[in-house]
Amino acid sequence: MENLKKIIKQFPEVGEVSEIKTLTSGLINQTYLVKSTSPEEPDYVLQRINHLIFTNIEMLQHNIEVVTNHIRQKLENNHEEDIERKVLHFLSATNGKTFFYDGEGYWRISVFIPRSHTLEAVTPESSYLAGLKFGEFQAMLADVPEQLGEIIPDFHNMEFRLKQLHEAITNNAASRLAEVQDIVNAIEKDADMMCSAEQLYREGKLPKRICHCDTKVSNMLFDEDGKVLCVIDLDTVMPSFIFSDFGDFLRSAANTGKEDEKDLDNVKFNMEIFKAFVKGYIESARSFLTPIEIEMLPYAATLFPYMQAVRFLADYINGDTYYQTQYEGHNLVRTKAQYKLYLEAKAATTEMKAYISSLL
Ligand code: GN1
Ligand code: MG
Repeated sequence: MENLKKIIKQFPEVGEVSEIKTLTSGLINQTYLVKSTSPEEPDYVLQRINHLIFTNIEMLQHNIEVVTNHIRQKLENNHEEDIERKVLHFLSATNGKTFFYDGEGYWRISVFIPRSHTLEAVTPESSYLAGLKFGEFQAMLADVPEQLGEIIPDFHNMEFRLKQLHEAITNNAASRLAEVQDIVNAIEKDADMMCSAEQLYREGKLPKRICHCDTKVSNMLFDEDGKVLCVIDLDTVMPSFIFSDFGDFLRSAANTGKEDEKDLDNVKFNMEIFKAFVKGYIESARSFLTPIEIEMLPYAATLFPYMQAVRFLADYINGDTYYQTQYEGHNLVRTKAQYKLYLEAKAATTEMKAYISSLL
């Protein structure tokens, strides 16, 4: 704690601190809630950024500043109320930057958004509002005046994720391959089909736009009435297919089980959540979506559980070097749960298409 207090001192805006608590969500960064003594002062979120994953912190924070400033400007132009709760605000450190390097790690602080909470599950009502919000989020970022850096190159590139899986298989670093051969084979069967977005991109038929790229439900803040205030965890904001935000939201929201569910019978694709979300999303995003983007929304709903299964599986084969795990075999449990969700979503594709057509 004393160490954390020293880091907080580098951010002059923060006053006297009464308590520092670990906030456990997220598999990548370390996050703390910093409580202020004075009730006049907001609380803060302190994060140690994982610089093994985000190797260019300068670029990372630059992207985040561009995006939060752009959104703030839009909200102000629209005379929105309660702007402080609708966009994140990062504090400057004594070095003039929005991060501080203490010789070992990179730290940043943002204002904790008051009277907000995260959810692990959504209802059809909140899913509809989330759809509206994400369409809006992408629309607001459509005219960011500069090219944002690809913070993690090929982050949501399915071909690249499969290549990483193939490398993991070749190296078999943790000698776990034999045990996962069945699921590897199952994944391989659908590989070509799942890479169709990259194919269309090469043919010039599919655009990239600025996306959040980690829109799982737990990365959104909701207000007292269940409305989405804003998306948090902006580390992966970068150019991507719009499928990223659409598909990744459903990967968590439409899953009736947990991301790391052990009982696969609990993993189903919730069509009510899908319908509510896609309705909201199309309402607010229709103006800028191309016909091909709309047509491929069901594909996006299958792509993200599939991609996440590939990523968890590669990490399992590599010996758990990327995602934080809580027990031996955790990444394999995650893989199976995500693969099951993929199958469930795939089985629902026809119904998804029919519903989307009914909205247009
Ligand atoms: C990671 O930051 P966090 O834990 O929300 C990962 C996402 C995965 C997610 C799976 C930089 O997100 O891509 O979808 O875990 N972020 C990175 O829960 O790899
Ligand atoms: Mg993240």
